[in-house]
Amino acid sequence: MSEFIKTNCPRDCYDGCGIVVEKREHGRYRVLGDPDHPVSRGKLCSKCAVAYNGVWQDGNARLQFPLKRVGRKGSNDFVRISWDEALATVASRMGAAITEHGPQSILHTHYSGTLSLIGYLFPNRLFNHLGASEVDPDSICNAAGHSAWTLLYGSSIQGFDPRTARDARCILVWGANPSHSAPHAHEHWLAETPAKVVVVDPLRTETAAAADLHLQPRPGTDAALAFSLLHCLKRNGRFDDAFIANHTIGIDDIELDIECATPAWGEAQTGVPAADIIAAAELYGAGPSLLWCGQGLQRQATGGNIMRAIGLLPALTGNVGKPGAGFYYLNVTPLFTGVDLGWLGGAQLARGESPKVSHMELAARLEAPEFKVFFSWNTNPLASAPEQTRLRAALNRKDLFMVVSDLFMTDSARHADIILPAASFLEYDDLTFSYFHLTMGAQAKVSEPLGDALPNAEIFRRLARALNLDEPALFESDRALIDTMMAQMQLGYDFDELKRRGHFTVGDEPVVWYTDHKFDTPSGRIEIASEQAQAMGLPRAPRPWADTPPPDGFFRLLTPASKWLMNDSYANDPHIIARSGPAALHLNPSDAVCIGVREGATVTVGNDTGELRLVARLDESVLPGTVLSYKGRWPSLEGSHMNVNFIHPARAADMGASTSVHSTLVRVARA
Ligand SMILES: Nc1nc2c(c(=O)[nH]1)N[C@H]1C(S)=C(S)[C@@H](COP(=O)(O)OP(=O)(O)OC[C@H]3O[C@@H](n4cnc5c(=O)[nH]c(N)nc54)[C@H](O)[C@@H]3O)O[C@H]1N2
Ligand SMILES: Nc1nc2c(c(=O)[nH]1)N[C@H]1C(S)=C(S)[C@@H](COP(=O)(O)OP(=O)(O)OC[C@H]3O[C@@H](n4cnc5c(=O)[nH]c(N)nc54)[C@H](O)[C@@H]3O)O[C@H]1N2
Ligand SMILES: [Mo]
Repeated sequence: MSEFIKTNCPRDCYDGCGIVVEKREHGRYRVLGDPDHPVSRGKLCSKCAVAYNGVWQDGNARLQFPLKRVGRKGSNDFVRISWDEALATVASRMGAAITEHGPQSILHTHYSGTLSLIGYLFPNRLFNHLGASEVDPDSICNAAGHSAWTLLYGSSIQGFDPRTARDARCILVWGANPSHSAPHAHEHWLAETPAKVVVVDPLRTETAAAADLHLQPRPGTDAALAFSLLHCLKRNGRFDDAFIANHTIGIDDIELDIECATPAWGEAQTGVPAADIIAAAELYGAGPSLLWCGQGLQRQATGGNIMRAIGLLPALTGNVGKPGAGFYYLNVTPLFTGVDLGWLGGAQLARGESPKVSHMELAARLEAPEFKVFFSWNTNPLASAPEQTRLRAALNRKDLFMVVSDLFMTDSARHADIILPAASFLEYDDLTFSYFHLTMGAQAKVSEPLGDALPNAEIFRRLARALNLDEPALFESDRALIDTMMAQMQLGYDFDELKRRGHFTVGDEPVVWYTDHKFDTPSGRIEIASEQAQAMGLPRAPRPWADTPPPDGFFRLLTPASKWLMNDSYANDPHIIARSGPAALHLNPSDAVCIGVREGATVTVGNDTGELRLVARLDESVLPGTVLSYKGRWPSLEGSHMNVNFIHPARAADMGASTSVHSTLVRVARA
């Protein structure tokens, strides 16, 4: 007899799917989509369906026991040890670092391996309490966009509610690729909307191909495109002058730029035909309109300026504070329900400002003797971070003690001195959320952890004990944390009931923000011109900038989300390896002819940071002058022991010390 248990997916993904697990005999189980969940509607995406029923349940692939390195760093030469020995070793090295060099000599890096709230946030309590240094997680993903929209709107995490699409006449998807990164939003939300869909992406993604209109700018030219759209919107009488006068400041700073940004100018700057710019402005201007700015969009050298410029569209057309209108970058849904994320992550325990290190300077900072302990949990920097050759060398430093907590023997884990095996989301209770749809869910324990693996929170409670700490917040049980969050959310029922229901959506009706037209900026208005920006050394107002095309002999490399991989997760699943094929470089057939490359040929792709061999794929969806290779492969599983981040120079964007990975220039040649 099978038993069915509802749970929810905690991956770093827009969708936040509902799951049903069928428990079968002999401890086996099958992970399926929850038919009662509004997003997944009974079906998981192809990658999770494979990996959750594959490598995530595979005892040979999963880390089951704490391990101690006995060979050289990176060699995968480890022996099994007990939790007591592992944690005593880690505690003694951390303790020594604190005594000799201060707590700031401990650097921890973490991100979104799991986004379930306790697993994602609770471990921060320990590092905050110690006063350790932290790698700014968002600097590898979306920090420029957050900084930009915080200046403009006062918040980047209060986006439109997708349900309000029923009231929209146009949905503008700018630099996001839901067909890969939000497959259910692509398949249902966008496919079913009566609104006109406009996509802006240098790639002809599946989402772009299905849209009413696809603008294909050269990468990094989006701010110019935004100004050109504003020019057309103004000319069409689509500016909301009353809204601008009452709820924004600084329009004077950009009026001349808008005046000059004719469609012909826009075409010259971006490569988008003037007629398409005019058509897009007509669709958006017909409103109410929704604007979705993707995270891929702002991984550009001027990503902050780009986000500020595009963010002007809703502000100047009054597409704010009413049904069917709004802007979206991320929704931190738990905050909308009353969950205190600061408390959960132990912000109150922090001793002053703990130093932050950007991912863009990580390799350089780790080369120096400043940090003595490097603790990586919930992330795999030796796959995801830039300057991999340099980072690898830095992690081989003899005087650096490295701890990794993960589910799998990743490249980062291979460099660890001690590995702490983490339990998967199927092995402990927690709360999950979507950062697009306003849904939250129960993560229900379906089985015991494999081997001796432990949930993130339990690992850190035990480590706090090994460190002889006595701060009570470091020892709160999962159940107590969950009960507190359930009380904060005031749902009127407890966690067991939430588990039975599976999930809930915030409010019965679409949430509409900013109906009061109050913005959390210094002026309380949308700040087109910002003194804060000026104080940060940035232009007061967004500029109509466009990157110039790559110099002769170079291509612009884009490395966005793959359909088959979830960041650096799943790359070790045998079925996914088979489905995704060898590491490839997609290039436009016209470019392939110019450099004399045929389909399937091996090409070298490189720059001053490194060189890589990839299999050429001739692909009409890639804009000439641009090449594409998907992120998320494990170096250790490639013949070359490299992935695309070996050619990613760590250049920080204009804001947030954030990644500019899509600004990478490469030479491509036949191998
Ligand atoms: N070239 C290029 N590089 C990129 C990007 C790009 O666009 N191009 N995108 C960047 C972006 S957006 C991001 S967010 C980063 C993500 O990069 P990473 O953070 O490195 O990737 P993830 O796959 O999210 O996760 C990390 C690890 O967490 C582990 N994990 C999963 N669940 C748990 C758990 O419960 N406990 C513990 N301890 N570990 C767990 C997984 O097994 C996985 O190894 O990559 C960035 N790197
Ligand atoms: N399947 C899958 N889903 C994922 C992930 C994954 O790795 N795999 N990662 C998750 C994470 S951590 C994140 S942050 C999100 C990211 O998901 P998205 O927000 O969709 O971002 P990306 O996939 O990085 O890039 C989206 C698009 O931006 C385009 N782009 C690049 N440069 C430019 C530019 O200059 N201008 C414009 N207009 N577009 C540009 C790329 O061509 C790409 O199609 O996805 C999440 N979901
Ligand atoms: Mo991300």
